This record gives sequence, C-alpha cells and structure tokens, in this order.
Amino acid sequence: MTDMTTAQADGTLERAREGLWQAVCARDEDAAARAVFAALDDGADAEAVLLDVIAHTQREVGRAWAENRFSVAQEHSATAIHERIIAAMAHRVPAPPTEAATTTVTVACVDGEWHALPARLLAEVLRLRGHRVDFLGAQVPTPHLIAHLHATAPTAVALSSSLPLRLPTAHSAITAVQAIGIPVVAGGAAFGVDGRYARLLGADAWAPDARSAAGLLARGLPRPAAGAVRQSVDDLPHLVDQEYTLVTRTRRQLVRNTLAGLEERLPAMRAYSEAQRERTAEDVSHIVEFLACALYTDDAGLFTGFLDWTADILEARQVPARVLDPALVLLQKELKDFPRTLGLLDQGRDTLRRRDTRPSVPGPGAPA
Ligand code: B12
Repeated sequence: MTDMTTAQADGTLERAREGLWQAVCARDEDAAARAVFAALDDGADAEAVLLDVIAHTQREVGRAWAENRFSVAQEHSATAIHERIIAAMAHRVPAPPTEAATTTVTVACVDGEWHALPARLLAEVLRLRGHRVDFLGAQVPTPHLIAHLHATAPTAVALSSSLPLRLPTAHSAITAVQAIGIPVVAGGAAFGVDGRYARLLGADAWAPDARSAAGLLARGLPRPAAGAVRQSVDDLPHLVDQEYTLVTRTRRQLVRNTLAGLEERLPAMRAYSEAQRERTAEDVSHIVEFLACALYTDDAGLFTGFLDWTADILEARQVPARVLDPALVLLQKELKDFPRTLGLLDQGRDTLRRRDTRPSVPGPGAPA
C-alpha cells in the first residue's frame, strides 16, 4: 500500500470484501467492478486486492455452495464475475517492465482440471512481482504442455490442481516436465494443505499460496537433470501390486454393479426420480474415483477426507451421511481380492460410523 497506514489499508480491503460479496450475491458485475476499483483508487495494493479480496470472496462462494446457501448457477455466476474483474484489473494495473524479469514462468492447470481461477490468481501475482508469465489456463494436456515448453523454454513451470483426483495426471506431468530439464513448482488444493502430495509426486517445490510461490520463484529453483525419465513406480513403489491399475480399468463396471446392488438393497431407490438417480450415480462414481486416487497415493486420508467432505455436503442438504455406507459395502464385495483397497474401504466405513455417533441433525432422509 502506498502512503496508507495499516489500519487504513485494512479498512479499504474490508470495504472491498463487503462490496464484492454483496455484488456477487446480487450477480451484479458493475457493482463488483466498482467495489474492486474503488479499493485500487484508494491506494490498495493490487496483490492484496487479488488475494485478500477476490480469492477470499471466491472461497466464501465455495463455502456458500457447500452449505447449500448458493446454487451451482450462483457459484458459476460469481466465478465468472471474478474472472472478468481479474482480467480488467490486469489491464488496469501495469506490471513492472519485463526487461527486468529474471524468470519466465509457465502457469498451467493439469489435464482434466477445470479450476483455472486459482492458477489465474497465481499468474497475476507473479506478473505483479515482475516475473514474465505464460498463462495456459485450464486442463492442459501433458503432450501439448511439453511441446509448448520445448518451444518457449521457461525458467520454471507452475502446475496447478485443485482436485485430488488429478494427482495421477499431475504426476505424469511433473515427471515429463522435469525430464526436459525444467523445474516444477506444484500448488493448489489438490496437493494437500501441507504440500504432502507435491513431495510424494517428486515436484521440485510446493507453495501454499501465490505470495509464497512468488517468493520461492524469485529465489530460483535448481534445474533437474534433463533426460532422466522416472516411472510412476519409481516414486510410488506400492503401485507394483496393480490394485490402482485394476480398479481404474474396471471403474465403469464397478460403478454399474454398485448402482445395481444399491437398487436391490434399498427399495426406496426404485422410486427415485431421474435427477436423484443421476446424483446417486455421480456420488458412486466419485467414491470409486477417490478410492483409486487413494490407491495411487497410498494415502487413506485422501479417501476418508473425501467421504467426510461428501457427508458434509449431503448433511447440508438434509441427507444423512449413512446413505454412503451401502455403496462401500458393495464395493468391498466387488473388490474382495484387493487387500489394500479393502483396507481403504474399511477406513472409509469407520469414518462414516464415527460421524454417525456424533450428535447430528439427520433430515427427512432425501436420497443422494
Ligand atoms: C469455482 C469452483 C469451480 C468452477 C471452476 C471455474 C474456474 N474457472 O476456476 C467449476 C464450476 C468448473 C468447478 C467444477 C468442479 N468442482 Co469446483 N470449486 C470451485 C470453488 C467454489 C472455488 C475454486 C477457487 O477458485 N478457489 C479460490 C482460490 C483462491 O483457491 P486457492 O486454492 O486458495 O488458490 C490459492 C492456492 O491454492 C495457490 N495456488 C493455486 N494454484 C497454484 C499453483 C501453484 C504452482 C502454486 C505454487 C500455488 C497455487 O494460489 C492461489 C492463490 O493464493 C471451490 C471451493 C473452494 N473453497 O475453493 C470448488 C471445489 C474446488 N470444487 C469441487 C468439486 C468437487 C468440483 C467438481 C468435481 C464438481 C462436480 N460435481 O462436477 C467439478 C470438477 C471439475 C474438474 N474436472 O476440475 C470441490 C473439491 C472437493 C474435494 N474433495 O476436493 C470444491 C472444494 C468445492 C467445495 N466447496 O467443496 N468448480
């Protein structure tokens, strides 16, 4: 902040947060722009506006959706407004001259990853800190990323992922980039609050947020030795048991059989509407995908954390979390020959049981 006391700066940011929140709740892009630009006109630091106003509000939007206060459409509207405000800001706040830039950073989301906004915020912060930035946006297929890096030779790649389901793809992207001698900094919620999955997958660095990522890149990252191609099992020796590969390969069949089993076991399901059926199929499919991801990383916390998160989402919609248990029981039957998978399913069921013994407010039992 220029010429502002900390208290004035805090007040300016607080007003901007309040104004932006009201604006996105009203789906009013003009009001959102006014709230953000008023803060900049008052002398607020652009980086603080990006991270302490826009990113903050975006996380509030996520919470509002999770707690069933925002519909999916309201969340989409808020995200779209934020994307346009960030773009408008980028053209309004000049970056330091790039001749002085010591690094060129390619910012990209892992293939299959739609959460481009966190990566965009990172890209803008890096630009404001004087890095030259090449922003590639959402879901960049690894072969295209590599071809692009051959042509552009950046100093580092910043790989973003928000969804843990993308970790296996992130792993191949990390090893492919490193194999051409370019260091990878990984970030975004998928890599864990403490960056454990970034370390597990062999990223050269990890940062929890855009501010620390900028500091890290300014200090520089050592270049990995080019040509050394690692296979997944080199980093993750547990993959030799093939359980991840087999569960992934039979994913569709597993989801189909589990849904058929649920229909047999839960007579109430026969009366489900088309929309309720779709939601249930989506939930089962997510369970199988997170199970596979936990097998890939050999980290039960990924699976139990996902079940806890799904249970919160269901309970916010008056659906008791125990509706998830029959699906886990059916998967145990389907996957009875896979010891590591059975262990994960056991831990998943324990997580749901523990929630069930908590004092809770089960709703009327609307189906998932
Ligand atoms: C907006 C949004 C979407 C939008 C994304 C649009 C876009 N253009 O980005 C859309 C609608 C596409 C979407 C889709 C989905 N989403 Co969504 N989404 C969100 C939401 C609400 C906000 C994400 C966001 O922008 N966060 C704000 C920023 C600021 O997040 P941030 O992580 O703090 O970012 C900072 C750091 O991570 C870091 N950083 C980020 N990238 C990088 C990279 C590097 C290298 C470094 C160093 C640092 C770094 O810097 C950032 C700034 O400081 C979140 C909720 C939330 N609380 O985040 C859910 C959320 C991420 N989504 C979720 C889900 C489940 C989904 C879907 C599966 C839903 C569905 N059923 O289809 C799909 C998956 C799509 C896919 N294949 O990727 C869940 C994930 C839950 C879980 N267990 O992992 C969340 C958490 C929702 C929730 N409240 O529970 N989503």
